[in-house]
Amino acid sequence: MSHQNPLVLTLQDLETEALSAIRAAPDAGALEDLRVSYLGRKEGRISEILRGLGGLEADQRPPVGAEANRVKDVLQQALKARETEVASAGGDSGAGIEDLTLPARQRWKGGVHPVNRVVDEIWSIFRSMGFVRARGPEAETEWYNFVALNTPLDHPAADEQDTLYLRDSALLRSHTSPVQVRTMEKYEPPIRIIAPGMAYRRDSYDATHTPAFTQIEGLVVDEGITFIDFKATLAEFARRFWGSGTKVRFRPSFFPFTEPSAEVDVKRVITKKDGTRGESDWIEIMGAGMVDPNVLENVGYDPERYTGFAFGMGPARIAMLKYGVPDLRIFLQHDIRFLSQFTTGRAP
Ligand code: 2NL
Repeated sequence: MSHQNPLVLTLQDLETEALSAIRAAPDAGALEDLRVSYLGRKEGRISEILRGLGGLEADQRPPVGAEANRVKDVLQQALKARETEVASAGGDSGAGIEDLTLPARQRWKGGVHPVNRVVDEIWSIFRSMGFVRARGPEAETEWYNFVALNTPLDHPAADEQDTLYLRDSALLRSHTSPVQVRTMEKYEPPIRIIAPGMAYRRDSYDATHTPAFTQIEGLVVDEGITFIDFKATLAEFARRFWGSGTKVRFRPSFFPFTEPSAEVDVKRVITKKDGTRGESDWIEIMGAGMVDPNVLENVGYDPERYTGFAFGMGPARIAMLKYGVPDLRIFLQHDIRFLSQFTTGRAP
């Protein structure tokens, strides 16, 4: 061969041109276009040269054919390598189109619902005082929901007007107290439990009532538990939850399952509009009392030997007070503008 066939040079130019186009291809679609224009069976420029080999002088066919096949292999490999690259980069890199100065896209970060935040906070205060968590079914019997709790079935609370009956004597628990009854049946004292969960009542749906609501109840039973333990434990809870300057008041009340019974109020230290320190009004945070001896007897405990205290509160009501929310329904509407105030922020 005295001089090279010009087609060999054409092939080498095509190779250079194609390789740089392949390296710059931004995505799989662009790569497919390039494959078709160089290697496509009908109009690919390398394929055309291969097809024209028959028209060359016999001694020109081997060098041109060999070069065409070499370039074809190189381009096929380059296409494959770039395909893998764009696939792993999500298809939009390498083309010089990304702007690294753009801020990263914001990702939503979930938060704990304000009512559940209050539940977690209450639970963690009692846990630090040695309480454990107890659970139980939401569908209950009249015995666990009423009778064992010293509430006869002709008591207004057991009325169909107030309770969601499922069928016969099966009902949706109207408080979480049945959890405590079941726990006492199963275990001997000492008992120190917190029972958070849903409770259901045949109620209106307005700013301060919902037919389904969260409740958190607590129970302590042991030998020698007195009214002093009761007051001290709940006052300690109130000061841990609302702040150490909080005043606590026990107001006489009535519940069928406690005797004596009390409503617990707090008076909070607040910062007034003019920046000076002041006090809130008295606000009711829970109902409580010494466990009625009839309840202890109903679960098989000896009321001569054991005494205890119990309390119940509504975390949604406490969340309303804590976060200044005027209407219970706001907690249930899942409006992101409201709920996003309770997230810990957005991830960068
Ligand atoms: C309230 C009042 C209360 C209890 C719940 C209780 C449970 C057992 C025995 C005795 Cl097993 N008592 N629970 C006691 C007093 C009050 O809840 O206003 N809740 C929102």
